[in-house]
Amino acid sequence: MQSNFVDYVKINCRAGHGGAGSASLHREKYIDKGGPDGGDGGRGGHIILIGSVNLWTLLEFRFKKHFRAQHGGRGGKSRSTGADGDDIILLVPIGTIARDEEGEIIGEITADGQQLIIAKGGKGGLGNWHFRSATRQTPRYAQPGIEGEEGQITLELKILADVGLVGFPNAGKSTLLSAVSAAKPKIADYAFTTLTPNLGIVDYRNHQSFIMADIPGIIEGAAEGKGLGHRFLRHIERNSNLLFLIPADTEDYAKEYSILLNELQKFNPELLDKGRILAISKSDMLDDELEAEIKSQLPTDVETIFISSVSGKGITELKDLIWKKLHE
Ligand SMILES: Nc1nc2c(ncn2[C@@H]2O[C@H](COP(=O)(O)OP(=O)(O)OP(=O)(O)O)[C@@H](O)[C@H]2O)c(=O)[nH]1
Ligand SMILES: [Mg+2]
Repeated sequence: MQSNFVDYVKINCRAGHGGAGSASLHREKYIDKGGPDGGDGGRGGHIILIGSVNLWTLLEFRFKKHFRAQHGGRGGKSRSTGADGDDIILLVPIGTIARDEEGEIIGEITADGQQLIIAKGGKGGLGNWHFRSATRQTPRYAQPGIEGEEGQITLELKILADVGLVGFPNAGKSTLLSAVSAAKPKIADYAFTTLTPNLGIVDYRNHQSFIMADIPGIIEGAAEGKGLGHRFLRHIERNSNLLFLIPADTEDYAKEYSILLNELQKFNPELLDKGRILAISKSDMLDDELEAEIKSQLPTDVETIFISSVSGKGITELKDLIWKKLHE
């Protein structure tokens, strides 16, 4: 799913123009000059985003980037109104943010079925019927339709997961995700294996579930662009909880933890307001004695747990802990 995950696309949108109003004059046998009866033009089609819980990526916009909605129909005689142009509906995942060419946010999709017009169809012109008056009984004027909005729209996806994994490269984040969900992220013993976020649904007791987000590893100086930088942190901005992973074979746990916190803070101080759990990963490498010793070195202001994605140690307890945090 790694290469299929697309979280940033630019698409070109052109909404439909409004149809022109009609300047028709009523004709009837034996009546010399009929009155104005020109109808209004129809509205041009909008381009509309609609939120869907069944989508997780903006992938399909990598293949189709141009969208043109239909123009509104012209007004006709006998005050008949032109048809509205068909709207174009683009289904997007929850957490999609749309921006205009200046980078201003047009809106954000936060719920299933929510609609957001990203390019507005032009209004149809008024027909001459509207312009009749006592002194102008046969207006030959009708309004043209208004042009539809046109431009490049940026769609950006913020993952809405319940728990985000935070750790140095190689901490075992992707391995944990693959152990608790059906996701199949790439796993390897070198740094920066994960280049784009992975999501997985974690089944919990009694048919319940929560979503876990695995993001690329963070290193000291990420805020200054070291490693992959910290732009991926925006994916955990809205995770309600953060699960820190520090491997058992780390020299200084407290130091690694504070480096991670520091990088999060530099990106967005609000990240530190989230619920936190600290897991010591790869603890299959520890015996009881070593584990007890490490325990005494861990920070005390956060709940800690020893886990192993390989042996399964602590995984059920970890899920319980996450579930408890999510429902606190
Ligand atoms: N012994 C042991 N090894 C593990 C465990 N979890 C992960 N590993 C190993 O640690 C290495 C890194 O695992 P990944 O899951 O790719 O680490 P990551 O945190 O996703 O790394 P990046 O994507 O580079 O940030 C791999 O060689 C894994 O096999 C564990 O519970 N026990
Ligand atoms: Mg990884």
